[in-house]
Amino acid sequence: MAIEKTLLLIKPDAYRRRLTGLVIDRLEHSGFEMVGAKLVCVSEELARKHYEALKDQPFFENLIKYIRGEFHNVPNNKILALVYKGEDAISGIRKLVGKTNPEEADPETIRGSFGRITTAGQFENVIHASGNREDAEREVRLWFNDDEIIG
Ligand code: IDP
Ligand code: MG
Repeated sequence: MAIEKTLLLIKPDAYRRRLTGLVIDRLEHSGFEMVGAKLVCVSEELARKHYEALKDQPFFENLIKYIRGEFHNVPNNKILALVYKGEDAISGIRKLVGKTNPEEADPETIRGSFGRITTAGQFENVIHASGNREDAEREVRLWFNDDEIIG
């Protein structure tokens, strides 16, 4: 057991479909505490850094377009970035978020409730959540300055 911080991004499909409130409602009911929240203009550079571990995947270039809102006409590539904190927050939030593939995600989870796969094969899975402690530390640092975390 440890107090952890984890990064969440409300992805552009959720923004476009006006699911932000529903997703935050689920997060709030998890019992974890919101300690960071801001709209970020996702530059090409930030997107590539965030997903650098996936750069050799066949879906990588579309993933960069997706997270920058290019498939969903999001103005200025904006995204809502959040940090939640609490005991075992990384795995706890991932459980709530569900599996990467929205068709495999438990229907009780955020991705299972709201995610879909487009006919072009793009996963639209609503939300990003850090996968493990190493990713969480790196991602919180990448998206937030220390003074933007209010714990
Ligand atoms: P995660 O978001 O559940 O941690 P990762 O494997 O880290 O999953 O992949 C990051 C993101 O890349 C996923 O959330 C999804 O948007 C996209 N992605 C992962 N695997 C696929 C795939 O097989 N096809 C299309 N998109 C994928
Ligand atoms: Mg991941």
